[in-house]
Amino acid sequence: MNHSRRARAHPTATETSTERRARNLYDLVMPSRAPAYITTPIYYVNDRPHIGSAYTTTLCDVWARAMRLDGRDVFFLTGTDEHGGKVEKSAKDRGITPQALADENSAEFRKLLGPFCLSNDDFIRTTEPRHESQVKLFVERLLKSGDIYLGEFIGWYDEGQEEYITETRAKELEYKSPISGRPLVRATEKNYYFRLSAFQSRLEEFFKANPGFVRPEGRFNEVLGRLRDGLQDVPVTRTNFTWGIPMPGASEHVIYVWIDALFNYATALGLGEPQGALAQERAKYWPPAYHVIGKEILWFHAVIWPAMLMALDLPMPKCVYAHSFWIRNGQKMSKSLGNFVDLETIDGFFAKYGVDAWRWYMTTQGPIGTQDADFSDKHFHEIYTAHLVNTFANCASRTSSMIEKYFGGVMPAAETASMPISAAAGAPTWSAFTEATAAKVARHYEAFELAEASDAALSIVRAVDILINETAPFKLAKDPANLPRVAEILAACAEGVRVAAVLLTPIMPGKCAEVLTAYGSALDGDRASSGLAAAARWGGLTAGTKIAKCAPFMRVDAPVA
Ligand code: ME8
Repeated sequence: MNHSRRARAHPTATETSTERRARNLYDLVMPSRAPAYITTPIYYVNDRPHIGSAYTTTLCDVWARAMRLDGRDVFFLTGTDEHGGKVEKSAKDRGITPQALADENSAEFRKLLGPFCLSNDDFIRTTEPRHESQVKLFVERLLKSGDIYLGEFIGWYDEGQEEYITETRAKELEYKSPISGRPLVRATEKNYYFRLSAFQSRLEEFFKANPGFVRPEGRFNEVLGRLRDGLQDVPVTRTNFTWGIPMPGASEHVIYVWIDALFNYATALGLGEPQGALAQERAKYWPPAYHVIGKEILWFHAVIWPAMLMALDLPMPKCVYAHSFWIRNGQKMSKSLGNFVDLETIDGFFAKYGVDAWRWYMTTQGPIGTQDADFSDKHFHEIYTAHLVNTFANCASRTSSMIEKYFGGVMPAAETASMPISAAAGAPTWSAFTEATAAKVARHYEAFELAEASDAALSIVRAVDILINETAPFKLAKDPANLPRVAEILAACAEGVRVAAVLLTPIMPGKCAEVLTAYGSALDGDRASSGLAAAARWGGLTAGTKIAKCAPFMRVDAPVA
């Protein structure tokens, strides 16, 4: 994510090719202003939360907050994946029941939500009766339609992933798990199968007609490449363990954990019982705007899940967004290497930099594209200092201090809308620049281009910084005759800071609220529901408003190398 470190040209209101692409994606993803649904993967309870799960959930949270701020009716879902052989085994090793293990670890995931400022609307657990009963109903429908059948299967099985692998792919992988490196095993099972092979051409047609279905583009190409190998039917039940949802009418089988888990996206909205109370309230959110996942679980979401939805006649999600991985010092994070950015490590960052800085780093520097991103203490510190201390906080604090010093902490009266943002030839006016930028930010948020959204929002702060440096109001103020000009400059700076803080709120809700409150412009009531463009419209900060001094981010010591 180099873009935010690159030196930048003076901001203008003209649209670049990246922005044009964002606008096209926006049209593709959000054809209307209908209710919006976003999901995270549901996390395995045999693992503890770490940077990975926190990352995906934070990205979804930023999007959900941005859409809410834009006046959309949003449903944001996360939760835990609690069945399967691995949970059964871990519980046995600890001498507790699988349910006790699931309760304990699911609670760990829920505990994150407050401290990370995650604003999910529901938290689904696959051991909840509301999920289990609907999964059974869905499976019964698929049995009835013949999309699920009883058959025998011999194939290559990845025990760690609980996943079958095709002959072609197993050969490519030299018969080893791509995740653990352990040998694949030859397994035979009498099982229930989902007739995935029957959906090959429908999926191909669907993908052709929906080129934004899997993003980023590089990931879509991977899916299309694998699809060319041909699709095999996939087992939907297991008999080698019991910790799962019993197969309707054949309780010696339990429903395979992946099938059970994928259904969470539909059961949380009550779609298994279309006449039920939950569906009455929530069915309006279907289909999802985004299923946000990590790259390792793309196949399940991009191929198996859409085929299941086709079999159930449910509308397709708009986009499966598969980000890449956080790595640590160039290496994959793993328990054996002991290099995991775990909750204890994250706590240390919270204590030193605060949660908003953490969210900023996740959103702007994370592996949202096809490249993995290296998490380093030094880089975190550099970004914190450059973006948050030297840019955002510096502008908010200089502006509020000067308003205090020269205007007694009250927003001065001045006509700023038609003032050019800088002395550069052709510079747009403040109102045109911020209006175009707010529209750009809104489009980037909606198209899940979160780093671009943050960068565009920060461009307003950079413009304020340029204005202060170009005009030096602190020098002008030495001569009382210049006060009307100083008023004009500082009024523009204060309004610029306010607009930027509105646009950055989805990423840094706490610190932006702090700045907006100090600037007498808290986003409550009408201001929060009138839509992003209205909240960011130039002129929101009226003359006479009290402005308190604020310094949202403080300089901190660099980490020890
Ligand atoms: O796969 N960097 O759950 P899971 C970024 N239960 N994101 C990471 C990451 C990393 N290093 N490591 C993990 C499962 N993630 C299934 C999902 S969905 C119906 C079932 C994130 O606990 C990323 O989103 O292994 C990845 O897809 C998810 O955690 C995997 O979580």
